[in-house]
Amino acid sequence: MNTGNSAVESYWMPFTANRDYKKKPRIIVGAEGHYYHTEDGRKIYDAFSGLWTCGLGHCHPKIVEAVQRQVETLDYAMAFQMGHAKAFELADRVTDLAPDGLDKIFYTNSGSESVDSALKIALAYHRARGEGHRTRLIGRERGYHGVNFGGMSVGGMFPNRKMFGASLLPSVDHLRHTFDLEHNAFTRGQPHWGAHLAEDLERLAMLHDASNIAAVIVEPVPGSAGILPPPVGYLERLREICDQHGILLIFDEVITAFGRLGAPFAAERFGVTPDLITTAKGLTNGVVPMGAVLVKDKIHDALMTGPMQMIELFHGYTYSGHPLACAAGLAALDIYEEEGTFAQVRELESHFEDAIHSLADHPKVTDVRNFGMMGGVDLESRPGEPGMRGLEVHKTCFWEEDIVVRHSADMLQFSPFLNARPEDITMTFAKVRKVLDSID
Ligand code: PXG
Ligand code: PLP
Repeated sequence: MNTGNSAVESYWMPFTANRDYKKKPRIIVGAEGHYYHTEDGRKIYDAFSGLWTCGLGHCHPKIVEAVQRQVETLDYAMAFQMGHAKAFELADRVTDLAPDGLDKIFYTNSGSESVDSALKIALAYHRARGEGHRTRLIGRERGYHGVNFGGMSVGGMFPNRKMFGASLLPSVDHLRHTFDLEHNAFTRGQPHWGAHLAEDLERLAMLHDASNIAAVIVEPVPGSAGILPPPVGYLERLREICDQHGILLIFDEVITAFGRLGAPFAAERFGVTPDLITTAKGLTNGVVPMGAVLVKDKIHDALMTGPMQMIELFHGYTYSGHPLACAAGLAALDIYEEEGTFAQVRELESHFEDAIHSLADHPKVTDVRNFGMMGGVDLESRPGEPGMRGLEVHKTCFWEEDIVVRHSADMLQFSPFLNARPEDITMTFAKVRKVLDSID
């Protein structure tokens, strides 16, 4: 029962300052293309394309139609020991886009589930090959891999960990992060300083002995923790060290897959092929929750053993490969192809880079970073009030400038539509500058 006096009390909102929000709720009632519609009748520009999710815009007619048709035809099909055609078709279509060798897909319903699934597959793979001693998982400081126990443990964002004390997975360690203001402040795209930070993996391989390490998981471009493009040569070096020691490399591409970096996968953009890739968000353009883990054949095949009647991997979700999600996914992939979305991003990214770096001279800005259609702007925190300035920018943008700008504490994050109009990107940063000028 709702004992509060407002219509918004019952819903405990995710990653939200609930008490502050509920004083003056920001309610969305509809969306179309690049705009949300608010409760008070305004059209507001979405400079975060959902939560990195809706790169093709909101309510794309082709996806809406595909989902409508699907829900009338097949609402749900038992996911265990049964299948439906679209799940197989989507698997073929996604693996066709993936780097060579990543030809198998395991479906999930979110990025967090993709990460935990990938970690479990890595452990199962080593065990199946008789290397069950490889149980240690390596993440990276400032990594975000979702909120389930596996992803939280390999993740490196301290606020997401500290509340849960010691209840993290054992046998985890972290590479140091690549953020370095002294060498790399205001870099456009990939920094040239920092490839040597990949040697930290050698240190951990010595410390724990490489033969005990199952996998390393990193975001090719860390998103939530700050939009940190990898130093030139860094990912290549991680790949080399993993190869040398038989460690699996997992790229968490929940944000970077499906066009955000002007390619189907960051792996392609950077020319580094991991052993597993985790995805979600752009797979369905955010329309129906869905995630997927792409897996190298050799990993899948190593687990296809034992009696024929036995389940090979004791893992799965009720909603793995949900028909509505598959329909949305197939429609999204059609649009990426028909509209040439990945090439659109390559054409747009230098305009976005110029626009975001136009804030570099602002006195409240301490760093600007970008790659593809991902951007971050660090603000100097107000003394004694960490996070307050970022929240105020978000709220002022929403109420006074009719634009959604995402903030994480005092960092502003930008995730333009993959098909954004250049003038809207220009407008976004003009409005942010105006708001930065107007607040304390
Ligand atoms: N891995 C990565 C790299 C992510 O970015 C997840 C896993 C978890 O996905 P789910 O679907 O379980 O949320 C993510 C999600 C932000 C922001 O503001 C980023 C995410 C989610 C919400 C906000 O940067 N990333
Ligand atoms: N908890 C209970 C009691 C369940 O019965 C199930 C699934 O059957 C789950 C959790 C897992 O749910 P899901 O498959 O949607 O992740």
